[in-house]
Amino acid sequence: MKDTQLPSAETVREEILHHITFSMGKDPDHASVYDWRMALSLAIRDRVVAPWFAATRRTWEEKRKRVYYLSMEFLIGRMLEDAAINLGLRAICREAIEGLGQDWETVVENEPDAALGNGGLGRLAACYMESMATLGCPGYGYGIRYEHGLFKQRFEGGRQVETPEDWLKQRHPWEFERPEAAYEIGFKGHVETLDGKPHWIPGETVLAEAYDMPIIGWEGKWANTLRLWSAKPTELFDLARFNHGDYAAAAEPEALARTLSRVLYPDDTTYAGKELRLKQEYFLTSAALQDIMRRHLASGYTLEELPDYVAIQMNDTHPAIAGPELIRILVDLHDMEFETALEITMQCLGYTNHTLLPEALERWATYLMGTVLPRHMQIIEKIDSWHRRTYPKRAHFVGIVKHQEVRMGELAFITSHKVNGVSALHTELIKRNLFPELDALHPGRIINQTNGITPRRWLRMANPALSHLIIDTIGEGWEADLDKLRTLEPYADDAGFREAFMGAKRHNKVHLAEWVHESQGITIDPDAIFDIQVKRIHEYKRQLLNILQTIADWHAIRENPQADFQPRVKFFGGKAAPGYHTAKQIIRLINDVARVVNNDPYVDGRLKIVYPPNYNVSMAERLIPAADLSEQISTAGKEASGTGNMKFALNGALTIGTLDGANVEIREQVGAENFFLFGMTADEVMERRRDPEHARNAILESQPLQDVLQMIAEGRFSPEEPERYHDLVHNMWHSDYFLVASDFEAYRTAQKEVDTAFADRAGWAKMAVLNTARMGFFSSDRAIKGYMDEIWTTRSAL
Ligand code: 26V
Repeated sequence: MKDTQLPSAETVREEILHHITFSMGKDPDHASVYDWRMALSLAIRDRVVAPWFAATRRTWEEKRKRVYYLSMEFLIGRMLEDAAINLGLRAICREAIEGLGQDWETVVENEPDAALGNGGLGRLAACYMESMATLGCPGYGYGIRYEHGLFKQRFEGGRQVETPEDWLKQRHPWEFERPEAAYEIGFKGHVETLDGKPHWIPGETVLAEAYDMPIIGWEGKWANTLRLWSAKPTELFDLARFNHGDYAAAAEPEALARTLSRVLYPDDTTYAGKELRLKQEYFLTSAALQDIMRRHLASGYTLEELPDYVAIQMNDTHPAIAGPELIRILVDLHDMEFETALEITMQCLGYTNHTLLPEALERWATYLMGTVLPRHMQIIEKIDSWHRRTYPKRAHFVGIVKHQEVRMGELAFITSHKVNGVSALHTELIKRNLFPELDALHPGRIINQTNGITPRRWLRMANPALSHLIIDTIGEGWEADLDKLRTLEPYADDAGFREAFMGAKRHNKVHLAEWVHESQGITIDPDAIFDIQVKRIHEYKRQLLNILQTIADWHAIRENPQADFQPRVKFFGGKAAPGYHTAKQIIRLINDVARVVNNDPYVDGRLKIVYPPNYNVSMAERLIPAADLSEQISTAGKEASGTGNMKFALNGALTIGTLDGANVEIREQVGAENFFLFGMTADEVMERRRDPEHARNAILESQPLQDVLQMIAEGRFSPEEPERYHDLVHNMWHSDYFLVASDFEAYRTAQKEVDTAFADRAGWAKMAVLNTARMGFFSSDRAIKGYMDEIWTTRSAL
């Protein structure tokens, strides 16, 4: 946005005062931080509305194709500062709010995170929404307006305790309720034949009501809508029953509706097959498709023209009922032939796969599907038999319905024209291991779109110190064209620039250290290596490997207190699914080890462990800019892509990592010499698992690992309950599916290389600069351009 179009701080100050008075109904003298945050949000929001309307109007007028991104999760985080940044208003707003005697950070941090997601998949959806707006790709995100987002995490005696999240307890200034945009969603009931045609009579209905959030792109040139659906009862209560005194039964319709959009499922580990989850998925999908059809038909287009104007992207299989639902709409409601409807559906749909973990792949019992969605079950059978008929040469076991289960991956694959993986390696593994037969039947359908992250939030907003240095050095423009960071490369050899770069990093580290001190009561040294692993707690992500190596370091310090040891702070952050016992044990172990190490006088502050509870988007924004070392240490072949890995490297952290997910491509981009690689490859992992003795053998080959496991088993970290980790240790010796033991020595060696490298200040700085300079590829703008060209066949409106 041109500076000349920007308001003065004085103007914004007036606008804030206006909202304090007329929207919040407060005398400025008595306004709370909450009031100021609301007033500021509303003042910024007022400036989003005009570009938002303009974009919507142009999409209609220019008859543009729209992209619909269907996702059960949007992990947005805070919106105020993001909107301010994209409108070019951050400095102005800051001046305005400080002119009113308020502290900017306090006001910004008053906003609760919109935590409508579990982790990577949900955050990716949020980054993609922002990039679509930045690129002027007309589109909508469709999701669920969960009343309670991802649970809040506390630690009690080192154990994770979950409490409900409550972001909607306060007014949400970024949403607009749209009571006029509401659709009826049916469940259960039965299918009748009327005039020779199937007709679904649902047994239950709820209303899906829309809430719209504007998503503003960089420089405010375009804005899209994130439309979240909230469930409302179709009838408030059953008056007849109420009058009979049966109050509980009278409230049943309301209860069903309220439950539907009440809470986000917090388990991204194991597929559970719960009826409510299936209902949520259909609720989102059906509301979205009804809205899409209404818009399409209101534009005067024909049904046959759907693929010309509508691209629907399914974020994993969670909305994969979209295939059968669209076919149902076309066949049952618009009298189309089944095969024509299927053809049109395929041309509209795309499916992104985000996981290969067999336990996370959705499969619904045909009984449940047939009960909750009886007509869809018939259509699924029909798609399946059409596919069998059309591809008679397929292997007999290929299909959607198998062993009385509906496999949602196969369903999504068969009803889509493109299926994509999220990193080069992941896409290869989809072809090779997940869908080899379908890939052979449909060559070219599987493509890769390596994930990306938005540089506006993850560099410009989260890291002002580094952003300003970059702007002072190469100017602006990189925010919307991240490849421009390449022009920083020559500065890697400029000692002055390197110092400034490390100065920005140190500034962030000091800031983080202050926060750690205030919030955790732990004192840390800003000159130590800040070594950070933040992500969901999962066995495959191997936080266990990290904490075992930390124990080995601690042991080494105690054995030889005089040895030269590079001071380190090990940061952990992340939540475990509430029912995931092993992950919770790992959390507890980290906290137990932290208590011992942090209070050990021998260590003398050279090693600290910090695990702040309730890791979320806002905490990521605080930690990532302050990282020296990024831990990306999953068992090769398991992490589909990772996106945290990208955020760290962009912010000048070096990666210690395996050849997994997008690590492979990050290493290619930044250069092998600027990346600490270790561990087995995906192929070696498969090979190694064939040896039933792999765990035992690996442990016997590593004295440090034996010592570490021995200490844990003896209760050194849990003296009040020595047997606390016996299962964990037993599993290490006898199973170790994720090959922690087999990669342990390689990891330790790589960590020693990190120590050596960090001691060379100039050398480290050079590597860090080159990481930032070479991360342009991982902008979500690049990713979205890939989707637009290869999946959605749509063009920018800008
Ligand atoms: C699965 C399930 C199963 C049913 C119940 C709820 C639920 C919620 C989420 C999931 C899928 C988890 C898959 C996921 O988050 N994958 C991550 O996607 C990121 C974005 O592509 C990628 O960077 C990560 O590597 C990948 O783990």
